[in-house]
Amino acid sequence: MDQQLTTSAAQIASFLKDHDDILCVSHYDCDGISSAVIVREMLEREDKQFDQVFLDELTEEKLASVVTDHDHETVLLTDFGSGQLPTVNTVLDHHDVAIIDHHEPSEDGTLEHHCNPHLVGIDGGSEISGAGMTYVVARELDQANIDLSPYALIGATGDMQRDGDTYQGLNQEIVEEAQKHDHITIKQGLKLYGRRGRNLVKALTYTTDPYLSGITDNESGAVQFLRSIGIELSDENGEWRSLADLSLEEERMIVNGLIKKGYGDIEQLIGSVYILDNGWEIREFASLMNACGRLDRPADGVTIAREDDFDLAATIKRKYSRKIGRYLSFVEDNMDDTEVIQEIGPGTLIQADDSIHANMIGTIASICIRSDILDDPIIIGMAHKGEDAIKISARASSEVTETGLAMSELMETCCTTVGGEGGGHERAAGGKIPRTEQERFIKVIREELTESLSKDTLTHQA
Ligand SMILES: [Mn+2]
Repeated sequence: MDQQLTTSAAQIASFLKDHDDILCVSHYDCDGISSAVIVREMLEREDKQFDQVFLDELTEEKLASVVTDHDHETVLLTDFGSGQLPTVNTVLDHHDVAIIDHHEPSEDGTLEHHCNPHLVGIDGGSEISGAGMTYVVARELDQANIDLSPYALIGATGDMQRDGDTYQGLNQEIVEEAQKHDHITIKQGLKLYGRRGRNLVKALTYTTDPYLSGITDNESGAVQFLRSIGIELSDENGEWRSLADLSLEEERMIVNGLIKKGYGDIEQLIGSVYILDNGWEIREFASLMNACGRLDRPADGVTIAREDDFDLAATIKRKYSRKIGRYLSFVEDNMDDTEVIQEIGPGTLIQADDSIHANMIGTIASICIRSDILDDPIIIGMAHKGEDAIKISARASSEVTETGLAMSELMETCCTTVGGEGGGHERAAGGKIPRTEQERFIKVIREELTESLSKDTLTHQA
């Protein structure tokens, strides 16, 4: 592994050895939760006193509030902080602080204990996640922490660093390390939720990625589907069968059945599955961690990971698939309401206000871009966040990014123009603007999109 990176990780490891009574603050998404699992395990193994909290974003207000609530001299931030150095330095002026992150560092401000791949010339966007960086620190702290390697990959998967079936750069090095030490097994198979422990019907109804309309969150739909393709739901003893009980041939029957019904493409459904010690597939586990965050229950994610709590996992998945179902109905029911669903250049804007939770607007936009619910190459979702802000999520298909238009730049430009902030990745980005600027933002993004590309360019591309 990169020498400069391990040196930087070793510095954080010795910082942690030298400090006790630590407040650990992590981002609430899948990557942040995975980093928190690693933090928790590594600090417990060092017999450290600590508290662990999660935030959906690192603002001055929210950071100040958690440090007031939890009185610690030392603060460890994971999966955020690098991009908010001025905030961190202002609020944590009287604390000893360490940051382990993979987001692009702020241009203004520095911090002594700062572990970030960008600082040593490694791309934190595609090669390693926040959990991955935390894992590198954990391994420097103690080689025995290699057993935490799967969480680095769960975090990377949650941050969409798994490119189809493969990882790249440092993530791939971690895959090899995890495999070598028997912490993951890689095989070919069907990629659905609930590889172990759950019956087939549940595996289908809890699958949200891809979202199987008519099957996800629809038990009778799932039963009907399985029967229609000739899959036995129970074995000769009358016990429910799970995905793990299926023969390869039966897995293929399910895949073909789903494709015939028009769900997703084959790559989404079958390929390399990375199986964890507890029998879960990495991608489904990542989607579960993501669900915990979106439901504002990140600590439950840590519990599920540490205790293999399948019942809690099932509860989260049930609640999450129901919530998605409700929000998608909102979109479908308002298709003709031009206030809610607006055409903006080659894309569609969903103005959800309070009808879709800000935590979920990105998920809904992602599902819409991958399905035919809204048949457009760009989806912009907007939802109220807190008292006076609007959360924005932008998603684009690959035909859009191939024209050179990146959602990260679109969000940055349009949000900053109206006094907000934005950024992210090529195909998935987001931002936040003041509530008062809603109309102006829509005007700005409409102009920006119409200028950048017309529907014709896209049709010709495709
Ligand atoms: Mn991350």
